[in-house]
Amino acid sequence: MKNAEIARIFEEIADMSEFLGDNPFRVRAYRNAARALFDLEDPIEEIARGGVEALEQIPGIGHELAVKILDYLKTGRVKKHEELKAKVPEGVLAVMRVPGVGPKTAKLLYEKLGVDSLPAFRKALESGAVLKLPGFGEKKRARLLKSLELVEAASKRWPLGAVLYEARELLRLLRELPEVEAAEIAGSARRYKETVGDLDFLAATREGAKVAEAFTKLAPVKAVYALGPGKATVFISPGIQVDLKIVPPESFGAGLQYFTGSKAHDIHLRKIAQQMGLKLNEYGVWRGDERIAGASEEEVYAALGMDWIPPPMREDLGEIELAKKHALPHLVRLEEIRGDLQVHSKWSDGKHTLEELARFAAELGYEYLAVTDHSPAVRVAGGVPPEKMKERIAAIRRVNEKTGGRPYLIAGAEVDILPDGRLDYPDEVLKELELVLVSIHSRFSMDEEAMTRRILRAIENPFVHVLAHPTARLIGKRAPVKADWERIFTRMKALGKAVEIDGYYDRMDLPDVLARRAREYGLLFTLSTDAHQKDHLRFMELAVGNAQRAWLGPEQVLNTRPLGELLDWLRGIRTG
Ligand code: DGT
Ligand code: CA
Ligand code: CA
Ligand code: ZN
Repeated sequence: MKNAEIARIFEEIADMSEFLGDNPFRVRAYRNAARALFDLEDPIEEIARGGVEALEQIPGIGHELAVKILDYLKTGRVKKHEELKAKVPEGVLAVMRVPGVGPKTAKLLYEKLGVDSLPAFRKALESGAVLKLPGFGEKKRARLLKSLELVEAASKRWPLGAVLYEARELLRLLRELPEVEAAEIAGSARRYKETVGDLDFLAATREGAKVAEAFTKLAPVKAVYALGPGKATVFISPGIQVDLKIVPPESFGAGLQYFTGSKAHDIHLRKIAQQMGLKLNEYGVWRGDERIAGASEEEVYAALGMDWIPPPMREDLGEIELAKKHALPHLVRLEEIRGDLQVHSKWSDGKHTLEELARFAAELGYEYLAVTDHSPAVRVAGGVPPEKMKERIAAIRRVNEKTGGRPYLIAGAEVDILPDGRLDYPDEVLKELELVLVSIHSRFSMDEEAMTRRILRAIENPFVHVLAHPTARLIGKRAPVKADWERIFTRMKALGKAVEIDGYYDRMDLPDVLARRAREYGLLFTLSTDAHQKDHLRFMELAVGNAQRAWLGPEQVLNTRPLGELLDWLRGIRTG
């Protein structure tokens, strides 16, 4: 629905008009209209089918604005908006949108200090130039700097793991509000997409206005962007936007379905509903005026003749067809993971001792945990020199003796793949290790052919089990290496070796698209966190989420296997 889109345009018209000193009554008319649209429950497109007269029935929308809405729906443009944009510097509009600024302050900043962009605004705040302006004090300056930081940060996509835990805390507090009957995180975060543009929350309540307002006052909320009886938009640290949508309890499942997306999945579902003579929206599945489903997602999918689809699969990549045939794959679940297969200890750049790692694994209910310290080529990581390996393995064994192997520490290593494809330990060292991961930490920009040969050579080594964080990308920081993955996966399949999904939040490697390819090749996977400290162990959830996005089942994931079977597999690689 285009309600929010048009509301934003009207809001911008109001802001720009006010900035230019237009008639305050007209400014207020646009603001009221924006607010009315923002609060409107039905899609404006549907109301617009009744023409100008129907639009005029919306409180706050007069004739002139009704015509503008129709125009926009037809042409995708509002002339007045474009005229104003030609008169107001683009950066000024951005400055106005910073919570706590607004058109009047923006005008002051522009006229007195020449602030015409967010960077210029930052400069004026940091230099203290703003303190000369009327109504500005040290407190206001500090508050605006914080707001600005949030806005700057919110313009980018965040790795899911960088915002998920803060979001969960907000969700917990939302659920504690007495009027809230149910609440969930929806959107791309619920689908475990590797990055999120913003976070989408859904709450079920009969008291929308009260809940929306209380939501904006919860502790993690750093700034409020918009507030209406049915929704709110706020920022939380480290600078991500959170959209709260509110529906009545009988619509919670439909709302959750709708706002979980993806957009492509939703559009496909709506088409199926239409073909069945039904209508699907965020309030339910409708036959005429009768709601035939809506309270739960299961009920919504069932009304459309299909099985409930796990959110990570909702990308319209064939999952709807399978759900109709009751043939969805059985996805791996976090509870099925029996241990973490990439963890670093104090022996390289990890924070914890072997004993501590064993304790954390026990706390998580794991049967095993692989200690996979770096090899020496990764200098920043303080890799374990080959002559120290015997001592390290003995230390791991001693911990296992002490704990009775519950949980069992697997003596592993993350061995660097050198630029020519040789490994950073000689075979005499590799063969002492129970688990050998190989991965790239240097010379990331080799051409595709050289990189492919480098990786192929590494996995040919008979002591190697797993290709770890295969693309070596860092989300937002380093592009994936270029390699012929089809050739690499083909060879790995022939050799029976496994590929990793590294769940560390800014790696997420293999990425979902490549993980899907690897599954099609029939490869085995390991899921890991690449933890360097205790906190990181929670990224297993992200690795599992990504595995689900790749439609992996437990049988394709090595670390769902009991310890004995896993050790058999590890030994089997070497005996062929
Ligand atoms: P993001 O935020 O870019 O990581 O991705 P999403 O999937 O969270 O997208 P978002 O936040 O724009 O919207 C949340 C969900 O709302 C989206 O997944 C699907 C649902 N939705 C359903 N119909 C529409 C529509 O017509 N427009 C938009 N923007 N969202 C829709
Ligand atoms: Ca979102
Ligand atoms: Ca959103
Ligand atoms: Zn690594």
